[in-house]
Amino acid sequence: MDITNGLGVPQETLDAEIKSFFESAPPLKNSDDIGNGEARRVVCVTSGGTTVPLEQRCVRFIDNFSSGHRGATSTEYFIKAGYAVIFLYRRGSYQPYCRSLPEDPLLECFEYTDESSIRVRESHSEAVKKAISEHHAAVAEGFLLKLPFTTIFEYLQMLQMVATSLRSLGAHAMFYLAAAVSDFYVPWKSMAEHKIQSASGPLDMRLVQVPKMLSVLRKDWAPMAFCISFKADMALKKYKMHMVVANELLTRKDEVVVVTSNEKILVHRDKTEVGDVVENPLIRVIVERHSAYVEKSDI
Ligand code: PAZ
Repeated sequence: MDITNGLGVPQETLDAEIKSFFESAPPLKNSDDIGNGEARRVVCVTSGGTTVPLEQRCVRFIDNFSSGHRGATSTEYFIKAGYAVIFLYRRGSYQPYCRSLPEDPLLECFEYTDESSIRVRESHSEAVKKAISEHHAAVAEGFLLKLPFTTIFEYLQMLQMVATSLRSLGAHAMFYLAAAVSDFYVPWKSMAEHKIQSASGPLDMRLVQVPKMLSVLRKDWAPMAFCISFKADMALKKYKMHMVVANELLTRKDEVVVVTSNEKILVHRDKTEVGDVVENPLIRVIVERHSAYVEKSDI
């Protein structure tokens, strides 16, 4: 059968001409800038808890506990390992490089001087210098992009946008889903517009299950990306996660268990080293497994 391309030229001939054109072309000088170089690894770290609004003009909401410490700390270690991080975080939760600052840094770290200027208090100068310089370097060098959310609606819409835009990175993209995500929500259309009144007696409210987005992320949004979930319930098999990190609320800062299809690794912080955090060995294990995954998918 003679398949032509509308120009009367057989498709096979055209393919051969195109192949020979590119093979005989001189090498492009800036090809590395365009994307022929080693693909950059990007991880989307989700952090903090999502809220479920109970009113459209929201006064009341249901919250999910997560301080954001896990996500913020992990972000620092991913950047150290050479990853660019998209930090999808709950407004007001912990931020990368700010762990060692006091709760209200503006009021506690700075003081007003006799010369009517503001200076860093000596007691906090090292922590402030480190936070500002490391944070600025990460942002300026393109290693850190911060995107805030509050509600479950914002979170899932932003996750979808990030995932579909990382799809072209294939196996080089990673999702590290540490955010505490609501399981139930009030659909926008059935939500009261204004503040629910308390005078009218008990409150009847129907919460609907949030659709299981993990499987959509794996199947449609970014099928090749390496995915790590912190939700243990069947995530490995049902949602086809590559890794699940299991942790308990009380011991979460000391140890976690990394579960893959064929291993269970206990990861704990080094208690003999002052200031060591569990995210240090955890991210090391994850980066190792992700590298193996990238290598396998490059073959
Ligand atoms: O944010 P944090 O450091 O206070 O806590 C971390 C965590 C326990 C929220 C996180 O490790 C986790 O388990 N996230 C998933 C929670 C969930 O939706 O089941």
